[in-house]
Amino acid sequence: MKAYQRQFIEFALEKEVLKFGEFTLKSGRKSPYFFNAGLFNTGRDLARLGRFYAEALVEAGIEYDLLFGPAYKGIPIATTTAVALAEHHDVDTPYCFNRKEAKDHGEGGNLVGSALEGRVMLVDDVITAGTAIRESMEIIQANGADLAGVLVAIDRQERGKGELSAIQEVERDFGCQVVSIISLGDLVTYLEEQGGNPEQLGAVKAYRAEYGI
Ligand code: OMP
Repeated sequence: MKAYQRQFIEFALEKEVLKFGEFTLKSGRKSPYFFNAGLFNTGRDLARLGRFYAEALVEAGIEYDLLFGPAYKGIPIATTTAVALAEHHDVDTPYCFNRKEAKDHGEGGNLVGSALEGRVMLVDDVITAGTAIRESMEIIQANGADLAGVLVAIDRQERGKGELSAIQEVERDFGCQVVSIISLGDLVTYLEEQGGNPEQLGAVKAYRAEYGI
């Protein structure tokens, strides 16, 4: 695990973005941990969050033309990543996002920002079963753009529809790379290193044994 990944876990714990307990996921699975990116909820948090996303993206070395942040949670994330790329990596990247409701007046349409074209880097919070990513793919494909990759904060490393992880399925189905700042494996390593609450660690490992890859 890299230093920035450890720092990211600490940041998420400090902000209670990463919590332990009993949570029902969108997929219906009952998880002993949850990552709520909406709790990165101040200006400083967002600035810091963008630096982590930008670092993971630059390190992955994937070529792309624009960042796309799907509504709603992807919007501030793509925006702050674009700012961090400009301020900390001297990369000025176009970005855009969608509205959930199409507008029929003013500029119209349901996309805001740069044109959704070329190689798109999809930026979002979490991939569990991959449903949210597939919805975004429909928007990208409908605009004739290509998916260059997906960038998320945490890869929960859970099975998708079959035996592969949801992320492996996305990589296979869309021929792209998925990059995450941290994975469940990193979180388990961190919890082990800290030697904290053994019940928490046990619950996370049991969940991984049931739904993980
Ligand atoms: P999938 O669409 O199943 O990949 O789940 C991704 C979505 O689940 C995210 O965009 C969140 O809305 C939500 N989610 C979290 O935010 N954090 C988690 O730790 C787990 C989930 C989830 O419900 O799976």
